This record gives sequence, C-alpha cells and structure tokens, in this order.
Amino acid sequence: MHITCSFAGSDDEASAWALDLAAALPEAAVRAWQLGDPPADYAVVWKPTQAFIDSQTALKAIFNAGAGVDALAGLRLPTDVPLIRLEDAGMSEQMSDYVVHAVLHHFREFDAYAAQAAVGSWIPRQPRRKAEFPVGILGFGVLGQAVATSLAALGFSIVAWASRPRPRSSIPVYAGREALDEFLRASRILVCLLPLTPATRGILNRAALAALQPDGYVINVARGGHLDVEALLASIKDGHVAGATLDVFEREPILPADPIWTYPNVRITPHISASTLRPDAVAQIAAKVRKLARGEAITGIVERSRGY
Ligand code: OXD
Repeated sequence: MHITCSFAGSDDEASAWALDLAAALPEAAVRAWQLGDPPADYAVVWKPTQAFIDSQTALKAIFNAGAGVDALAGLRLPTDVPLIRLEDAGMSEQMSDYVVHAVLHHFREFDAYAAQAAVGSWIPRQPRRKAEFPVGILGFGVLGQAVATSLAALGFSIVAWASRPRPRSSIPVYAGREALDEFLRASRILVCLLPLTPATRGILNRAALAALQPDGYVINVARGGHLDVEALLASIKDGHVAGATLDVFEREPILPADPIWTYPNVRITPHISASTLRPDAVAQIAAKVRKLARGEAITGIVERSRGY
C-alpha cells in the first residue's frame, strides 16, 4: 500500500506527516509527494495543487488534514474517489475552549474592565444574567455540538441552526434556510461554525446581523468567507452589534495595515481556534486507511453535492 502526502507547498510539513503516518502504518510505504512519483493508493493533503491531484490516477481515497474541505472546492477532483475530512481529532476540545472563553469574556465584560484598569478606575458593573444572552450556534456538526454542550453546561441557553432537521437533539435546532431568520432572532451571541460552501458563503451579511437580538455579539471560528466584515463594522458602529471575536478571515494572514485590526470592539486571533493536532489526526487517518483496506465502512466521507 502506497500513501502520498501533499501540504500547501510545504515539503517539511508533508515530510513530517509522512514520517508519522509511516510509524502508525508500518505495513504502508509513505512518502512526501515529489513530482514524478508513481501514483499512490491514498493521499493525505492540505490545500494540494491541481498538479498533485492530476498526478494521482490510482487513488482509493483522499484524506483532508483538516475539518473544512473548502480549499479543495476549486480543484478538479476524481468524482469516484471518496474525500474524507477529519472528525474531531482533538479539535472539539480546542474549539469549545476558544468559544467558551470568547463568550465568557464578552458576557463578563472583561474588555470594559481592562479599559477601566488602564486608567485606574475601580467601578463594579451591574451583573448580567445568562438568560439574557442566548447563544446561537450556526452549524451543528461535530464541533458545533461540542461547543453547544460546553456552553449549556455553563448555564447558557442555546439554540442551533443546521441545514437539515435534528429531531433527536436536546438543543432546539432550527433547520433550513427558511428558519434562519427565526434562529438569528433567537440569538444574542452568534457562533459561526458552518462549513464554507456556495450555499453558506456570505451568510452573515447585513440582514443577518440586523436579525440578531439587540446588543448582539459575533464569534466567527469557521471561515472568513461566511462574514461580510464591512457589514459587521456598520452594525458595530450603529450599535446593534456590540462587538466580535474573529479567528478566520477571507484572506489569511491579514496584513499589518488591514483596517480590520482597528475595528472597534473586534478581537482578532490568527486562525488558532482549533488547530489540526498531527498525532490525533494521523491516528484517525491510519485507522480509516486500515478499515478501507479491509473493505469496512468509515465515517467522515464528504458529500460532494453539499461540499462537507
Ligand atoms: C480546519 C481548520 O478546517 O483548521 O480544520 O480550519
């Protein structure tokens, strides 16, 4: 069995993955891809080039080394080869930590206290009630459900939105585009955890932000393409949205001169909410390669028509 690794033009990254995969799958020959290599049985990729995909004429499966497969959407991929994304692999815990921190930071007004502390001002503020800060989780997959569970355990009231109904969920789930507005109107803090697809690109536009409860707050940990940042700035300026925590951007990295760094009440992190943990990801991929080789079913296969 041959496995090839291709990582966003980074040979070092591809070599590191190849080494770890070789250790986890001693029965396989694993290589970081080089032009001219013979076609492999399995590919492990992150933002690969079209030249790489075209060189792989014998693939049985493509493993994406992340949860989101949007970077593959612009490529011509073989339609009969399963595309498999990472499921959790250590990301749920990181994502829950990040979102819980962002929600509590906003809810407990730590930015206001930091501003007061900067001028030596000791002014306790009125306590706020969690019941007045319902959290809407936009996107209810593996990560969305983990975040919802963590926030619910802290006493926040949670609603979720998914493209399809979830009759067995203990959290109220609004389903389908027709229920989006109602979901937004039930949310004061909005957490975006959607996959980026043509159907979800630009979903957080002016109208969506206006539908949030007054004094809303936006946490985007999905993809920059979901959020119209100009609309966000306008909503913050007109006071309908109090602020935002943004971990993802349309073009990353954002450059030092980008005005978004200075948007009022916007906290920025460099796409670190839930990083791929190589040991966890390698263990997951190795287990799935073995299952596929034995002809067994696996989870995490991307539905190509939906894009996730
Ligand atoms: C992912 C990411 O998709 O890191 O896994 O954004």
